[in-house]
Amino acid sequence: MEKTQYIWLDGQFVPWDQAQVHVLTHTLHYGLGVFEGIRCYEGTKGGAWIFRLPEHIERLFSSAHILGIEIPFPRSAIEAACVESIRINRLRAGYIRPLVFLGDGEMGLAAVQNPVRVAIAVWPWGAYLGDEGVRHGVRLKTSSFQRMHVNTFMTKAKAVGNYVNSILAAIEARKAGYDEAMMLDTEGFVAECSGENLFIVRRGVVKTPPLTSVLEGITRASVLTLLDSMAVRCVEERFTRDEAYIADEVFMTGTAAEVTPVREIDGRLIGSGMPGPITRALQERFRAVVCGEVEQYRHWLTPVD
Ligand code: PPE
Repeated sequence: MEKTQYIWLDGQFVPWDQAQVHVLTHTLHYGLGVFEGIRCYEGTKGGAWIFRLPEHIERLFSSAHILGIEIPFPRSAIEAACVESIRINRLRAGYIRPLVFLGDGEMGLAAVQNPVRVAIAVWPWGAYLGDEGVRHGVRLKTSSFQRMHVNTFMTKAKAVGNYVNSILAAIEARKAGYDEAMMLDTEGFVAECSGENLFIVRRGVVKTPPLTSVLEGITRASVLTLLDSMAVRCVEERFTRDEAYIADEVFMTGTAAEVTPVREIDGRLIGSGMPGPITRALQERFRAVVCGEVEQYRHWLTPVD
């Protein structure tokens, strides 16, 4: 990854290499922590904007609330620190990673009174699954790992520990020669990918799993709004892996992945094996929106300058 100059740590900027913690940091041992992933975009006609910043910071606080962690800063301070992180590092486009974790002090599972610490790092991050993936689509494999049962981990929380499940799935898929894992829920229905929400298109209707066992993706919500304004019918309904096999189009959404087409699942071509017309139109619309070209969605953008 490409380093930047400063990381915001507990209220102040420190040089990148000095943003370090003790090995007895509680979250490092037990995984109780929450984080966000946010993107900043350079405008087509100048300027730079953070996409849906208040929504991401709201989810950060909700995640913490679910896990019983009290973030020692008001939302406004965390939002301002995200903007300032981009500015101080002289980035235009990039990725913002706020992380809330329990520091060191006591050990043991009940030591949740350790200091709550907050870090915000930014760095340039290109296409999550490669430029090729964005252009031609990626290949998915159904994972042998299920997405967490709703009462195993908390699916509404973007919690550090939840990502062990995602990493197991992602590594398994990549080792088998695929780009990403398609994960099923504990009842066997399609849930999401290791770090993206999933959508299928069949006979002109877009379908995505309901929020029960998947992360409440901010890109997912944005895409549902955009598709609606493009007069494309969308439903939030469970579906099976074979319904995905016979879909005309499949795509994934996420802050890192943005809108990425899927061209193959478990060795079966999706549609013609090329990104379909709805996926293409959506990718174009999304790009225009995040680059500040669409007046109607300017309220989704927080200016950096
Ligand atoms: N599901 C999961 C499991 C997930 O991790 C993400 C984000 C999403 C759905 C999409 O949510 P949203 O970003 O709000 O649209 N995944 C982050 C992972 C990045 C990483 O590898 O690190 C992201 O896209 O930032």
